[in-house]
Amino acid sequence: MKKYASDMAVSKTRRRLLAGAAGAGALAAFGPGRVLAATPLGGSGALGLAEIPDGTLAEQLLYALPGKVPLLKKTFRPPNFETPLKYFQTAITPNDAFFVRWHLAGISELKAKDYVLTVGGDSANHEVKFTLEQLKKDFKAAEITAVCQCSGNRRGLFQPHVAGVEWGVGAMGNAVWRGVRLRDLLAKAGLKGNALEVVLNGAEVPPLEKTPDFVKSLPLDVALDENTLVAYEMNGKPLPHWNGGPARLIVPGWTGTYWTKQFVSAKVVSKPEGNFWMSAAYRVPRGMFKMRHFESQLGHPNEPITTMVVNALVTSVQSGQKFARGKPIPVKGIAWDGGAGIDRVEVSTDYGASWHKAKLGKDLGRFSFREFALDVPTRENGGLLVMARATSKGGETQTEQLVFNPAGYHHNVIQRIYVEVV
Ligand SMILES: Nc1nc2c(c(=O)[nH]1)N[C@H]1C(S)=C(S)[C@@H](COP(=O)(O)O)O[C@H]1N2
Ligand SMILES: [Mo]
Repeated sequence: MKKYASDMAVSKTRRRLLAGAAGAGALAAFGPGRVLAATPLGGSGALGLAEIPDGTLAEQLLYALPGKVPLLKKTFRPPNFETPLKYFQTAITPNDAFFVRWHLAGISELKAKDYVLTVGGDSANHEVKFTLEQLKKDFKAAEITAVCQCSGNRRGLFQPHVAGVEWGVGAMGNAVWRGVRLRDLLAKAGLKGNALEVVLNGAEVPPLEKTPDFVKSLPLDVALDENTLVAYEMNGKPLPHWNGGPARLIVPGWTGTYWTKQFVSAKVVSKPEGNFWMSAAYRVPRGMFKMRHFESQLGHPNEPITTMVVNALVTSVQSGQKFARGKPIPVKGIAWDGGAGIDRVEVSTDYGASWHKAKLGKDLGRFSFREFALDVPTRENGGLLVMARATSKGGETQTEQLVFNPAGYHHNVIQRIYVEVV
C-alpha cells in the first residue's frame, strides 16, 4: 500500500486535534444551555446557524464581483465568496449569486473563442483537441441538475477551529448544467487497457513557482460516468467567468474540488496522480466517512474526500427570531446528498425527542437540492429548538455531533436553531 510523506504530518496533527475535539463535542451536545449562548440575530444568526464563532464573521463583508450580486467575502486573492442564505430559498441557485472558490490568485481571462480542451495522456491512444464550437456542434448535448459544494463548506463552524477558508453555510449551489459527456471526448482519444485515472487541469497558472498548480484526478469509471460533463452552460446561460467559463467539469455527487473550472486539459494516465492537491490536500482520515472510495488514491492513514454526505439547510428560520404564539412557524429549506437522493427530511422542536416528516418539494433528480417544508405549531410561550434532519435514499442521515477531521470537511451536523414564541 502506498504511503505519502504528508500522511505522517497529518497523523500527528490529527492526534492532537482529536484530543481537543472530545471536549468540543461535549460542548456542542444537545441542550438549551449551549443553544442559548447563540449570538443575536444580525450576528452569526444572520447565516442561519448560531454556532459560527464570532471571529469568523468579524472581517466578513458583502462584496459584488463583476457580474455577481453582493456575496460574503472570504478572501480577495484568490477570490473566495460565499452565497448568502436568502438565495437558498429556492432549489436552483441563480448564476449571479453562485459561490466562487479559487485556489490560486492568477485566474486566466480565457475567452470562448480561444478555448481549447486537450485530451490525451500516456494511457490515451492519441491526443485530441476541441474548441468550444466543436464541443457544441460535434457532440450530443447533455443536461443535469447538480449541487456543487466545496468540501470545506461550514468549516467555520468547526470546534476546535481548523485552518482554511472559514466558510459558513453558503459554499455551495445547485444549477442546471449543460454540456457534453466527458466520456464522448475520451472515446475520441481512445483508451489503453492500463488507463487508471484522468488528470484534470484548469487554465490558471500558479502566481509563484512554489505554489503547486491546481491539478486533480478522477478514477477512470467516474470520468466515464454518463453524468460527468464538460459544461458550457449554467441555468441556460453561458457559464460565468467566476464559475469556470468558458467550460468546466461537472462531477455530480462529488465535492466541488473535482469540478475543474476553465477545464483545458484531461490526461488519461496509468499511475496514481501524486501532486500536492491529490496526495496532501483534500484528504480525510481513512474510513471516517461513508462515501465512494477512490481506490488508486487510498493511503494510510487517510484517503481523498470524494462524494458528498447527506445534509440539509433551513432557510426560513434564523436563530434568535421571535414568532407569535398560535401561528405556526414555517420551517423550510433544502436537502441534498452525494447522489442517492433525498428520502425524507424530519423536523423536531423538542430537542430531538420527536421528529415530524416535512413535505418534500419537486424532485429535480438525485444530484439536486430538494426543497422541504413543514409548519410547526406554537402552543405556548418560550424557547423552541428547531432542528431539521435529512436522510438519503441510501439510508444515511445527518450527524448529531461533529465528525472532526483536521481539514474541516464534510460538516453535516443537524442544525440547531433557537427561536422564541412570544
Ligand atoms: N481551475 C480551477 N478549478 C476549480 C478550482 C480552482 O481553484 N481552479 N477550485 C475547485 C473547488 S475546491 C471548488 S469548491 C469549485 C468551486 O466552484 P465555483 O467557484 O463555481 O463555486 O471549483 C473547483 N474547480
Ligand atoms: Mo472546494
